[in-house]
Amino acid sequence: MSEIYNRAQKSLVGGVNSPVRSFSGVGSEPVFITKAKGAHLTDTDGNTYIDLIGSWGPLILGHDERIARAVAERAGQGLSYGLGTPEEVELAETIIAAVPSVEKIRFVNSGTEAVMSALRLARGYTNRDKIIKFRGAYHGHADSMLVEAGSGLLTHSTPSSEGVSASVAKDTLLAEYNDVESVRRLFEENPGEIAAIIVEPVAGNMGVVAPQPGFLEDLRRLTEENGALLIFDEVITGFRNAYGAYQNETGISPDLTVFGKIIGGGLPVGAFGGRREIMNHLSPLGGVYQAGTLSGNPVVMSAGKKALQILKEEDPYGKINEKIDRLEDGFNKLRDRYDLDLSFGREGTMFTLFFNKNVPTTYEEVLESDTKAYGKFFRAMLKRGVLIPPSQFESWFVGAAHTDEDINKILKAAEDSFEEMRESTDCS
Ligand code: KE4
Repeated sequence: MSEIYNRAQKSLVGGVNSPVRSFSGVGSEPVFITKAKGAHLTDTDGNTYIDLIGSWGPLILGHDERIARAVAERAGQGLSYGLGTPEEVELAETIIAAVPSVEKIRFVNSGTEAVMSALRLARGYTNRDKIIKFRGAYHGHADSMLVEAGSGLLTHSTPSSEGVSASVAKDTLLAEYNDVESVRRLFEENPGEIAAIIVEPVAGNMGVVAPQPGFLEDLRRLTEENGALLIFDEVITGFRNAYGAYQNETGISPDLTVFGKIIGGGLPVGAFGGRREIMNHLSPLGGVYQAGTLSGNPVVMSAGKKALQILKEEDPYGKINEKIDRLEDGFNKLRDRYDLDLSFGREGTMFTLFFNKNVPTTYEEVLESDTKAYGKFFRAMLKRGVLIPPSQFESWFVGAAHTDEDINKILKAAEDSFEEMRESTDCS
């Protein structure tokens, strides 16, 4: 065991500050990182890795020095004032200009905080208590969202967390992603009681599961028919697939949108926004209270501004898709060569390599994935210098900093890993 991990376990629960980093879902000791550049990480033992985690989504530009410089420059003017700054207005204007359904926005410090606040706003605006979420979806760790959730809960097979009171959980109704009938039934069983549906427009926390044609449109229609709000959780998808939000590509206007990750350039951020008429119910204009010491922090806003500026000016999305096309083609070829139960679940620039014969389109199908085989693959890739997400139930992230050589190395490491896995299976 590494010395740092040994120490970490004494002071941090499980040696980590977020469960999925423990690598316990893939039977490995975690790595501890000291520095990064481009698409590469270096751990405390000097090992380097091609990074396919991307800090779970924020680092679409990789570890980009230009953002670090923007942070250093702004930090030199003061780290926090607890008062308004031009930067938070500028980043708000940038996001509003990029996402037509958002007329006003509020910044917070994490995706969880943004979701929690958006749900409170939806309840306050509709004067209703119940929320529909989808099994296997993850919207951060606010109590009401820790019911049959994905990401780290699914990784550790604890989809519903302890400590969530029954009185809270009863207002969270569960539907099946890509199954509009399961949503319709909930509206019929709870007439006039549902404040909102919250949905990841592309499911990223059960592994990547794309919305089936018409699914999101059906949610929009059902919420309108039943006087409920539609909340798109775009914490991952915001500025991931294209400059703007995933909703822009669908032509659907949700009532509220939640952002995080990329809009903070790698620093702690969250945001929620939507129609002025709804947002104005927030304090200090309205009766829905929401606040935060470091909300809209100028250093964070500067990182986000720089990231979105680079994305807008350089438009790396086409090249990112080309790199993922090469991975998809390469993994499909390896699947055929080694006759593997392997499928490449993808929606644009989000993808997951499933140890599953078919590309899952539902949570139930995701659960059929072979997490043991995924763990073996994770460990084989790690020792070959490729860091894939330490869970079958996460999105992989390729960004602007990954080079063609990185893609070649990933596929070569995968080929050697499958070779090793075949030999060990043959021997066992
Ligand atoms: P944070 O509170 O972790 O900033 O955001 C919560 C959140 C909300 N909505 C979506 C769609 C999300 O994916 C997340 C957080 N994502 C996970 C990984 N898929 C964070 C990684 C972790 O928990 O360590």
